[in-house]
Amino acid sequence: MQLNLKNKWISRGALLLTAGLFIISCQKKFTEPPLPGEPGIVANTSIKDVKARYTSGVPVAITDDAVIEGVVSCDDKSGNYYQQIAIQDSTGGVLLRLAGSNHFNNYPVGRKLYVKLKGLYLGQYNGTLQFGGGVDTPYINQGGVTLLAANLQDQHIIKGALNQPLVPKLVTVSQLTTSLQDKYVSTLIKLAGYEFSSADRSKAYADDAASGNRIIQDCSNLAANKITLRSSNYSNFATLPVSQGNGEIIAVYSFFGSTKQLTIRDTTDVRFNNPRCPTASGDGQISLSGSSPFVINFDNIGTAGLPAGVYVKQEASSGFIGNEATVYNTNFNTPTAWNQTSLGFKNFASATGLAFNSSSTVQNASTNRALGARQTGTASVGGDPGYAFAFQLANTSGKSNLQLEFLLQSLDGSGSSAGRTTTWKVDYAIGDNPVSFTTLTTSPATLSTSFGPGMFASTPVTVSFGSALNNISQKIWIRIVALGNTTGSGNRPSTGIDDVKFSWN
Ligand SMILES: [Ca+2]
Repeated sequence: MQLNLKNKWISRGALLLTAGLFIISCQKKFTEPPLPGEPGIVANTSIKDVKARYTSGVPVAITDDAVIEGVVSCDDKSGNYYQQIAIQDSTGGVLLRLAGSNHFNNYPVGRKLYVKLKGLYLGQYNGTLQFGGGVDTPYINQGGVTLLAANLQDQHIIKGALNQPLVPKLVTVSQLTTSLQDKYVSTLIKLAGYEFSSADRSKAYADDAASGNRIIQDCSNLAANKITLRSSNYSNFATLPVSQGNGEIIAVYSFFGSTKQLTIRDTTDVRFNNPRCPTASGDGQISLSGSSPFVINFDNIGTAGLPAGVYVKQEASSGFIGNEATVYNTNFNTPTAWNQTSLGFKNFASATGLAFNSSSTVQNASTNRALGARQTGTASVGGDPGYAFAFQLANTSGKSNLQLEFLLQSLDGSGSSAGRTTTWKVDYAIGDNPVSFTTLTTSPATLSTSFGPGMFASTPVTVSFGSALNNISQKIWIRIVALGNTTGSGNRPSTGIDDVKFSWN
């Protein structure tokens, strides 16, 4: 009897469901049938149209049966969003402010959602429109809305199919406006050819105790083509170093007052895998804010260019940091063989693991790279003397007993007779435009690279700064520099440096 009763209810339910579907089918005569797994609900307005209801001031109460649909473009999985998600349709995007956390479990990126807006409020946060559960009274005149309470979320937000396509719109920064109704706000956009600014290259995505505002820019018009990437210090990528190369970024666009800003879902949205813009002779600073040691292996020089804080100089002297040096082929993208005789700083294979007679094919295929230099005799274009590998440290605040180690590599062992020898010194100076460099004692005491048979070498060098650079709050320049002319006659050597290591207490 129990069973029969249950069956009876089930069949009655099935009948109602069938009837309901029939009615919906009739109503949906001119619209697409629901996708598999879709709830029987349809949007009756677009995000663009409903956003237009708010123009300024106090939030707008939604009192009609408006329903929007949208795909989640950003959730809270990485922690970069907190108590909000972004949804978008083909007309625009909007934020939903939601109490609670871990919303990605119910509303992951790519899920279609239907939002019954009746009873919600549409307001803004410094220009970015958002739906909330109520009016945020202290900020009512600024358009403040409160979080939608957890127990009301299921009533308003109906979950649809997962894994819906999201195609970020390729835009330029000038297409992104700070207009309240901007169609790109709270949608996924894509910028191409962007990279982190020189000043931000040595930073992590967020600051220690605050959100990070990092500038990304392209290679051309820096005044116009740059924008802030804002990342929460609560995101799971907050402490990761920013990406070093150039390329595409996918992000949700928003603005805060007059500041245009981007939010990434996580660092897979940052695809800066190409060589940086051609400021080839160096930019940025080395930050010793992490734990000792700080190591530079140059292995990504072909894609990321010079690491932040590494500079190449020519016409350097004991009283002058040097001018920007010529970089062979204008950048470090292409590996160059050790016996290439042209002037310039180069992307060489490291000596480590190779032999003096390793072919150029083997050299070019080696993943272990070194920063190289080849002088010529023409001083007026940056030849011998005055070549320098320079490192700019932001400061040594709170640090003591700085020590530098590196491999000095003598790379061109070709030829049948001896060539010239370059003698290198390590020196340092403090401040922006120092006029006096202090030379240090090195181990070994004499550092040289030479051309010719039997001269192929990779020499570990150690340099201690003693207490000279303890707790310096200014920028510090450290150079590996050829202050004097080469000696001997014939070809000049190809010189490389690798595995540069700064350590401290
Ligand atoms: Ca290396």
